[in-house]
Amino acid sequence: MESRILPDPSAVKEELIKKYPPKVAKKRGKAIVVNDPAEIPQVQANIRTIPGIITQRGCSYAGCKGVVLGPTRDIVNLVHGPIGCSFYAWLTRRNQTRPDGPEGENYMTYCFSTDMQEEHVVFGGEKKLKKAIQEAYDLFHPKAIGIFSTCPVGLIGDDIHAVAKEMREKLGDCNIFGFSCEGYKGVSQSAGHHIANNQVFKHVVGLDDTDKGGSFKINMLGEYNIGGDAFEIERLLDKCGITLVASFSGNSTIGQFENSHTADLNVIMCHRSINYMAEMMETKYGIPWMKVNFIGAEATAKSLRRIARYFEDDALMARVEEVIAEEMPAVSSVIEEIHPKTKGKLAMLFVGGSRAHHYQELFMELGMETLSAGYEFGHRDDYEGRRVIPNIKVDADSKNIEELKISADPEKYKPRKTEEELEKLKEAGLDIRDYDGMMPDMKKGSLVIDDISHYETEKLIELYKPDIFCAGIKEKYVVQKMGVPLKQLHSYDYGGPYAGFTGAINFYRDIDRMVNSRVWKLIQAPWEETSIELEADYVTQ
Ligand code: CFM
Repeated sequence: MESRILPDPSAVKEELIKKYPPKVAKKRGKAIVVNDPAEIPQVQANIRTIPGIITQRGCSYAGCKGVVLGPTRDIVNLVHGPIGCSFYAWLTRRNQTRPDGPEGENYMTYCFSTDMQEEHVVFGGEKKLKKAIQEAYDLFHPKAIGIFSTCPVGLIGDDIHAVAKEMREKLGDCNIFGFSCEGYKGVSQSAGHHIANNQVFKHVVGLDDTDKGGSFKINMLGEYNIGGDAFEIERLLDKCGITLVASFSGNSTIGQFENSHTADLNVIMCHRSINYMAEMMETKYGIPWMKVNFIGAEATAKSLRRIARYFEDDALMARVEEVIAEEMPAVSSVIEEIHPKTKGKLAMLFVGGSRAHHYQELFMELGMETLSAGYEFGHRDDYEGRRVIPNIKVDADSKNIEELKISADPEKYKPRKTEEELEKLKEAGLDIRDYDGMMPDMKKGSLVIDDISHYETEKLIELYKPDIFCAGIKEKYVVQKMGVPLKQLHSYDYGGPYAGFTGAINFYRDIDRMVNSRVWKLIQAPWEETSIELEADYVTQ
């Protein structure tokens, strides 16, 4: 692989913001930083996108209904709003589920909406909402119904929480709860995550105290089973003898959430979307949390080992080593085959609030370098690590979202480990309750860009000419028309799973096919390749 001379990152930064008016350039400049893992510069994040800039962000409703609650199969997710909000959120994320048999409840394939019309916006939509809840109940008799507010609901003031309460009491055997996750509630989908965490914690977690047995009981937080990732992680946990009590929320049921406080450890995959739940569960029930990452074969092995070390059980540690030893040879042989073809290639990742970090692991295993990466809606802690949390300025947009006041449950609080035990584990290198963020893992001189705009994306590609760009459907075809393959790291295009050991192999093969295909050189039309242009004038009389 020939080594390329790459442009100076500070010059690239200047080039990216040069076209903006001075005020905008100043603001965007704070969101674009040249990384130094030894210093970790401050990055501007989780602030409102400047109007006029084409962002890739979604809305609060997307984060709440689509991301956190969407993957749970037996809650009827009823969208209170115009039909479009529901239709465009309908199964596009490729989150999979596995119902218990052909008759098992699964409402994920349905699209439930109150189908709000102009008359409801003018005269109120509560009656229509009650009717829709009744209809869903009569048809399906679900265990639970979640109501999701879209923008007009907040604007006209329909009280979905009062309706939820009234209908819950009326129906008696169906848990009904609302989410005030109107699209405008925050600066991105991140606000919706927080709202979802709050309401699930308030209305569901802790309702079922049954000890379902099993040893080494964990919850997996922030894993949404895109392309079957959770299936692969479940397979590994099972093989190791680790009991998964609940998953939030890939391949999950409401019953799992109700019972999740019986677990002894919360492991977090996506810190951004679910750290609130982990903290609330620790405060109320005494369950510690730990960040893991099952993206990347090495990262998977490390995560399994860390779970075993938390439980301080020799048999479990030995079993985990056996599983790793069984799984790794297949991974290594594919790496051996592909590494020479991918070594030295350059990647860029601009995704959501966690994958832009996690997937750098997989590229590293292929010998590829991540030149530039960023989140759409991560917060400073997702970049710089949780140590910056006390210094994060709370602005009006963040104040919009309720912070629940949680205290220890008088009966159910049971610290799984004493503070001394946790301290000892920390000293032994097990980082409990911590996340270092993306930047310490990125090279010096790499560009970290928050909420990258469409214009900046195109400029970045022009200047660096990466071998692969990872983002989503909004960017995909624009980038590919520039002759650079784009891997969707939201939906995985048509691929996956990419988690765990089997997932890593799938990813290596998919990336090899993409970066080594010759088709990208043929994207330009023949007449774009030469400077010859035909010119003509209109005939004038
Ligand atoms: Fe977490 Fe996600 Fe992500 Fe996310 Fe998302 Fe997603 Fe994502 Mo798309 S919860 S932050 S809001 S890992 S839908 S499964 S891929 S942007 S990086």
